[in-house]
Amino acid sequence: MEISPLQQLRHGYKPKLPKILSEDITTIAAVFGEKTAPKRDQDLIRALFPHTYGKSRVSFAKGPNPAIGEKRNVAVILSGGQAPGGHNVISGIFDALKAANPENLLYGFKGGPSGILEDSYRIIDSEYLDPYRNTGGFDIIGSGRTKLETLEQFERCAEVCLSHDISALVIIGGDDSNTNAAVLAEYFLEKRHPIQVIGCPKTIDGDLKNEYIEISFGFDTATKTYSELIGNIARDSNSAKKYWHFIKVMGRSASHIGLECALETQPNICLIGEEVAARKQSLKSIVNEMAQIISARADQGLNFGIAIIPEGVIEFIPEIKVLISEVNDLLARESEAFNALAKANEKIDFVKDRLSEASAEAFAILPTSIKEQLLMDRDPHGNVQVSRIETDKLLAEMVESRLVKMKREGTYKGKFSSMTHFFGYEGRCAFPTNFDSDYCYSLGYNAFLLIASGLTGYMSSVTGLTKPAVEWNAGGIPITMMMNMEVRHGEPKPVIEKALVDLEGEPFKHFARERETWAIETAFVYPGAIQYFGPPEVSDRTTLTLALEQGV
Ligand code: FBP
Repeated sequence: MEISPLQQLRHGYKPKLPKILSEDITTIAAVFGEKTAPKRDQDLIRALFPHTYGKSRVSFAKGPNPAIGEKRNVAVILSGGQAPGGHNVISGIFDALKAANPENLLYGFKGGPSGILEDSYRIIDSEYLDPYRNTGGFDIIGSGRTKLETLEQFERCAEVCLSHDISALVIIGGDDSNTNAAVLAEYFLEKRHPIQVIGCPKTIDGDLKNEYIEISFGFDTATKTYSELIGNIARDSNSAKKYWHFIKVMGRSASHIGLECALETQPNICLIGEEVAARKQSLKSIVNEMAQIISARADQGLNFGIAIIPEGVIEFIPEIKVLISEVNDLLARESEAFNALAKANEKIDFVKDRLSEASAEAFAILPTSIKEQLLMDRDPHGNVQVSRIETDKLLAEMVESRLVKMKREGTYKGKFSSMTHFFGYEGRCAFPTNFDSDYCYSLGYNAFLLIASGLTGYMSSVTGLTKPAVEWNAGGIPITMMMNMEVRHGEPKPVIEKALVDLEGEPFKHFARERETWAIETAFVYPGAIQYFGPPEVSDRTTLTLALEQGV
């Protein structure tokens, strides 16, 4: 395999650890803090997790750790969409595990959770791991979206782990995968299977966060990658002065990615799904507001601009939300009849005839391409795949029609020409920033220490992240304390609460204070490419979201 000069240099990068984790591993001991409880639904969660409920928070400090050197086989799984830094989580686990006992083995189950069910694995050794250090991607063992949810699957996981003498499993994933980690940990305790389960917070979407998990890994690198691209487009737009760029960014329901990119680049428009929901804004009103900004800029001779559109916005527009939920139910209920239809127009008619009057109306105004996208395959959780809906094109088309109308009415005098973009996959496997390289390595190293401390049902937690890495805190949080009950597929289920953009939080408030100026003036900021070398204030800085959240 040919290796780029940057990749060669990144091999040599030594990720920074919190001070306590850089001590001799035999002298790091767990310190048990206060007992925990979830914010809501305590009784229900206690009943569902009798063995893992209410455990203490854990941190690490210097002290004796007699069990650290015991021989252990540990396994790791990458779950869900790629996020920069996954290879470093594995490197961190590996280095800690070998430092504790060189005889320890690290198993990597291939292709995500299905790897464990199929007993498809490889043993990760130094020679295999080294080229992956500080690189993006999940190709070291692959990833997948299979859900572990049935008792047969849990039992199969135990059978496979026990057959390899694996006594701990690290699941690297988002909210659903970490919920699975908690369920599996509880199941293993209930059945007295001697297998610990530890989770690690992964997702570029940034929606797995709370008081104890300040950021999910990959968000930093992905948003910096998109911000570079948006900045480049903004500069092109400010040079040529002839296009409005409609840029959709990934992130599922939450608009964290869009918000962070907006804070970094200061576009003319950035929609925030959570605000659309709070204001109950219809599609028509969003289009009108966008057209007003375009018209106000045109009045100053500025017929160009940047609009950022988080992919999840579509789900928050009230009439589309209802429509999507009706379509989800319909496709689940009448899947056989629907799947038997071969042509797109037949599928559209099938759905149209079964919608409520209001949803049929909302469906009718959508272009055919968007109707087809709304009817595409659901994800394993039965949800529409928002990354596949071309909201950028939908809005560009609708805004253009609105401007044509305004021109006829004499309220718009500009020229409008639009370009659409979708930034998602461009950022998910980028070389991790120094922040993600350090954070992920620390999460992995820390995960092994949680295992060596005999813990299960915990998430690896590294906090204090706006400080230099050496000052970060390391520890573990019981996953049950992050849970609440939510209705999924019509049934109440314990799940880790998804963190949406907090409209009372400083990142959104900062954006809200500035956006009117950014809308009309050309206030673009061009962040440029991620820097891996150089002064720490450039190469090690984390996201503006985190900095604003922590008042730095
Ligand atoms: P995770 O939630 O698994 O971390 O995935 C993140 C994500 O990149 C979303 O932003 C996006 O909507 C989705 O994955 C796309 O999924 P896929 O990779 O299956 O196309």
